[in-house]
Amino acid sequence: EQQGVEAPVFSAASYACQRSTPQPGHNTLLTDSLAVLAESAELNGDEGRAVAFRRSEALLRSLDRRVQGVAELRGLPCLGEHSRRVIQDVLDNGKSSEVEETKSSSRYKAMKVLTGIFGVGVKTAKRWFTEGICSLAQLETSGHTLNPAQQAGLKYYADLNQPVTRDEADAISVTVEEAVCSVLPGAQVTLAGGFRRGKTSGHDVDFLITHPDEGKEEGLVHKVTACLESRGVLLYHQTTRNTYQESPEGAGRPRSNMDRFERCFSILKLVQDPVQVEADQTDSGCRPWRAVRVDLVVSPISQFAFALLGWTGSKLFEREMRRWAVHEKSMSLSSHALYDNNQKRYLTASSEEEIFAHLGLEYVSPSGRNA
Ligand code: 8DG
Ligand code: MN
Ligand code: MN
Repeated sequence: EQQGVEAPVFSAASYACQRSTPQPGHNTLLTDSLAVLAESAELNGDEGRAVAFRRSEALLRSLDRRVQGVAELRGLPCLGEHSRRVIQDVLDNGKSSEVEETKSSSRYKAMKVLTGIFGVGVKTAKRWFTEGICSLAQLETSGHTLNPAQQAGLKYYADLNQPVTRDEADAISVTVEEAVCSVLPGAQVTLAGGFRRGKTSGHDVDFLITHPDEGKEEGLVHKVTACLESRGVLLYHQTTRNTYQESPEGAGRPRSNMDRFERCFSILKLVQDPVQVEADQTDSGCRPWRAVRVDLVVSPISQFAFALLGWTGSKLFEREMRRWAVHEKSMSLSSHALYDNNQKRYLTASSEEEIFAHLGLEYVSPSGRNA
């Protein structure tokens, strides 16, 4: 065994939900590199490869100190051959040639621009790229008919691609809380998503809404959007009603990780602080507001703990929790419920802590869920 100058070997559990993963972690050079490869795989529609890179990225982010050499990673789970090669390259050369090539490829650049449009997914972007569309200008002159979401996405492209700051998220919270409480007194609004995990910026602001009297929350999304509209701050919205009652997941496992809550994907107008506007005037033109993506989700109180856990993320953390549930506990976890396949019954919970306990997992606080 080599001893002495070498740092000790790391150890880590294999599921991300068994670990605490902070943001940004101590190995950003490595995790940023792996994130590019994960993103590139996502943009290629290669889910398996994307998840493998995301798992490697999350594992490295969970380490409590900087990695000095690959020898310290011996025996760690989640790191495949490909990831280890990339890590080696970054440790030796300060960067990975594969990552550099990926970032400069016309396909990656075009797919990032096109999927950066709200309402445009990988499939659509791929089709456009195949037709030679690589930029917003080319898309605009292509004659393609865009759906309402994509039209809004194009219209507010610059704003929506500028990260939302924590201060902006707080300002949006005030607007949303005012609207919610004016249409349903006693309703509770909880900030979810990346901001709940302590991230300092995000691509949108996620809110989970409930009411202590079950049933009172029904139809709330429509009332809230009507209120926001009357106040002139609703730039775009697409509402989906709750479909959980009609076909509950039952004994089977959820068909997809899309849940069935009443929800609204929206774009809100955030009126900015006059001082801030002065400072930003050069890049944001002269308008005293900016567009911000906001997700509103309404949950009945009886499902709230599951909804909160599901909408706090990260996406990988959620995915890992569901994988743990199925493979290690024979349970099915969704944003609505937890079903025990052995006992053939639902396990109720009124807090996230109880859900972790049902799953035999140590509790991980939101700030540790940045997998
Ligand atoms: P970001 O916005 O700062 O980029 O990060 P985020 O807050 O972690 O990502 P998000 O895309 O806003 O998603 C927040 C959580 O919401 C994520 O863990 C997954 C969860 N979620 C569901 N259902 C759905 C769904 O149908 N669509 C999306 N986009 N997210 C969903 O539980
Ligand atoms: Mn979010
Ligand atoms: Mn969201």
